[in-house]
Amino acid sequence: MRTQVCIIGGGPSGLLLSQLLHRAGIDTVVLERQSRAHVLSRIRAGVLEWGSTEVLDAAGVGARMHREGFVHDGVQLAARNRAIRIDFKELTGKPVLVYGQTEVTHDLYEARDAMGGTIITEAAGVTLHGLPDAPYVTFTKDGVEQRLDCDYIAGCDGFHGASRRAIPDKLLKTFEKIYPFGWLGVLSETPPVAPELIYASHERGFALCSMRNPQLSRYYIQVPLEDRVEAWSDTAFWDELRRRIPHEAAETLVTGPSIEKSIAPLRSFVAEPMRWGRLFLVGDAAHIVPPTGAKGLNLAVSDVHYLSRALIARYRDGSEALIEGYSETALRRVWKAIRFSWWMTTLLHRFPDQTAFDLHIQAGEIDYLGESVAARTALAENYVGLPF
Ligand code: RFL
Ligand code: PHB
Repeated sequence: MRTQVCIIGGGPSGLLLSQLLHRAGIDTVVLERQSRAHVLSRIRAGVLEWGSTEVLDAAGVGARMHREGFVHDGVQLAARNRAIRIDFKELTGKPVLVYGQTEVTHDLYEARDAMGGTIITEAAGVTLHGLPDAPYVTFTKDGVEQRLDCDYIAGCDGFHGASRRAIPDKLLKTFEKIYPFGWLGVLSETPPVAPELIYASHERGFALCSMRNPQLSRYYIQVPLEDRVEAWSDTAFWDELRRRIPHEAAETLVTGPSIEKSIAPLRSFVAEPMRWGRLFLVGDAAHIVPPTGAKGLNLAVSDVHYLSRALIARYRDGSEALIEGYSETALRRVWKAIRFSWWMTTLLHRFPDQTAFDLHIQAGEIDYLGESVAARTALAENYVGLPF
């Protein structure tokens, strides 16, 4: 087989890149390790920056998102039973869109099918060869080994994928921060507790009230890294959530059976550079943020925006400048999101080794947000997304 761009990974990064390139007349093949049903069953992000919705529109996959997504003009930050509203619309002129990653992925698969895009699912043992200059990929499908020749490889295969590992250690710099806690998340078919997201800082730990639609809620609580999901009954989860959110919300919280429950550890991670010759790293393959800033999926979209633009320029007029600048351009935006996600995480969580001094700094910073338009604006402009 031969294609112009081989895309490893059929998550949101890989599918969106494939869609944007195909619309510009560039041929791609997507290789995904899992089945489509497995990819579509993952419950992940819930918040899209407005700029991300514009990229999805440009890819021709925005119709259902605009019909069924929910425009949110702000969020609530709660601490010591007091809520501070961060009014994105007033502070930045832009809202965000609540529309699940699962739905985005679903829309992308449908669009790829409609255009006759090639997606090979359950591709095992994907291996990159010939890098940095003459790439090709081998994999096994239905027990048969195949070879795919290509001009470029886009590594869209997430944190545990093969692409980043294909870059020699001596060329790759990595930066990592592991947080000493995780998030226990629950999805339930209950109405959301409030019309906007609530980010709650509490002495027992952080909690987040989010949603997917008027009958589907998503909640998270900070838990120790050692906790196992099986040890958390639904009742224990709801009781703990109620303790951490403002009293008024706790009293009106509607609970029900969880339809998904999982624990995700929190980490910050960046790999540099994001290009090695004809291999590009995109999305979670290159960087991970803790979910507190709602940035992971949005960074994947901005990487795809920069890379699609670079590849389109290369195939249209032979220009390599954007390809050569891809890593630097993408990383400049990545590091700002890494900083914001680290800051939100540090602001709102309880750390096991926190001193009385640290706690006062945290409380002072939250007070300051309540009192200062400048402080709220800084939070808001990062949350709604910095310009591409
Ligand atoms: P993905 O989604 O991990 O997709 C990578 C795909 O590659 C496949 N793959 C391989 N395929 C072939 N060969 C291999 N060797 C392969 N290895 C892996 C995988 O099966 C998979 O299908 O990466 P991508 O596309 O870069 O997308 C990134 C986003 O998924 C991620 O950043 C977000 O989900 C992060 N995230 C959030 N982001 C937001 O912007 N807003 C949020 O509100 C938000 N909340 C979250 C989140 C992530 C969470 N978890 C569980 C990690 C909440 C949670 C709980
Ligand atoms: C979610 O709805 O899953 C969600 C929302 C906001 C975050 C993280 C996750 O910061």
